[in-house]
Amino acid sequence: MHAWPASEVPALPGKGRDLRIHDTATGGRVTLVPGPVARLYVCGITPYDATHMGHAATYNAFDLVQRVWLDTKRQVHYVQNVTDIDDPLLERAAANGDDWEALAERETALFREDMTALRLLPPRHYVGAVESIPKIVPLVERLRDAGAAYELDGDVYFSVASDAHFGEVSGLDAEAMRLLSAERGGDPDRPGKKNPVDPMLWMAARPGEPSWDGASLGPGRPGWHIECVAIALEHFGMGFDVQGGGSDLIFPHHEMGASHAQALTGEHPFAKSYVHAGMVALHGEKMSKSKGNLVFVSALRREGVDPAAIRLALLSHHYRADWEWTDDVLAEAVERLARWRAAVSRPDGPSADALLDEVREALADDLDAPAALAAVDRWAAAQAADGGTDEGAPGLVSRTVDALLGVAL
Ligand code: 5CA
Ligand code: ZN
Repeated sequence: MHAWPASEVPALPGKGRDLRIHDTATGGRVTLVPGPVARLYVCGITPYDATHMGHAATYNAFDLVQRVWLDTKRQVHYVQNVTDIDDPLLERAAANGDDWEALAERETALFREDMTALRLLPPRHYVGAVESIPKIVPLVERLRDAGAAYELDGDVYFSVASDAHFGEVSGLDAEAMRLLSAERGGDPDRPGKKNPVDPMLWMAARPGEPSWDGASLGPGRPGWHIECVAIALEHFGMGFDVQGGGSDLIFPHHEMGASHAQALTGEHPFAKSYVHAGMVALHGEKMSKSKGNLVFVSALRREGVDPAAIRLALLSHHYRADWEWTDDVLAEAVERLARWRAAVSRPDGPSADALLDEVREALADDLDAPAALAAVDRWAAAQAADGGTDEGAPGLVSRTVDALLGVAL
């Protein structure tokens, strides 16, 4: 699958700091020290509806990870998937009398446009679940042959008991896992399972649903977690730097993915760090396609909202916080963008050397974007109050904001 065009990342003087970030598995802050090519896997959309502010906030967080790494003069190998076959996609298509493939293609195309408008750097590999099926099938066969998976009426389940490290990503107890499994696509009450939370690896073909050749598994379609495992193992192998997504993916998705991969390879860990963004809410509830309480990036763009203002609105919240999207959040961002643009449009200004340092330090400190914005606000305020005579300053501020925050002034 093709991704979307990359916006240019301006070069900055000097070098950024290594990123200290909250790792879900250890529950604390770790300093990431990737090799010359940092490897990032971020879970992509299930394309049955348009990109909402929650998605955008999560991808914005991992865009900052990339920008910090690029600023440390590393390359970034970024992989993202598209879950272009799954129950919600089929359900939505059926409800609208739509073709599921056409729906997935349309929403993925819109996602690419939204990502481009927001200047979120594209993955090097943007990979669909459907195109990955030939890679997924042999992995499921291997798990079954190794005794890590079992059959139930033609469906194949992963046995969580096969991974000694199961539970280490989320740190949850059995009861909490069971509740989340029921909420998030699992089937803990299905009779015959070895452990209620065992997830499906391969679903045997159902009448009226699309299915693919599963070799010895029979015709069917892949489970959700194995999709991301197949794609990450194909491009990275074990021990890549970061797996990311929203906090709703901690369990079961990232827990199960890690266990699938660990059971397959006998190695640990799948990802060195697991990083999760908080949930964006609207009217007091998590923004979600299933609830329908959504603000779409594309709808705001159609209304004429500058995507740079949308991006500043996302950046005004710490990525780990759960927060509420409101009209005020956007209005404040629109006002801030105007203030910053006015400040950099002058031919000179107060020195910006300290500002570059402050923005770098803020982002290296668990991606503290609000602190970075506050630093730029202070420079803009000094510019507005009494200006300055440094002719390089406005340009340096523009490049700093562009390279590290992805906002073009
Ligand atoms: N296709 C799977 C991942 S393999 C999936 O979760 N798709 S999704 O479309 O439901 O979500 C895409 C990304 O947006 C995920 O990282 C998810 O955690 C994140 N996300 C979904 N809703 C929100 C929200 N309200 N706030 C923040 N992030 C969200
Ligand atoms: Zn995923």
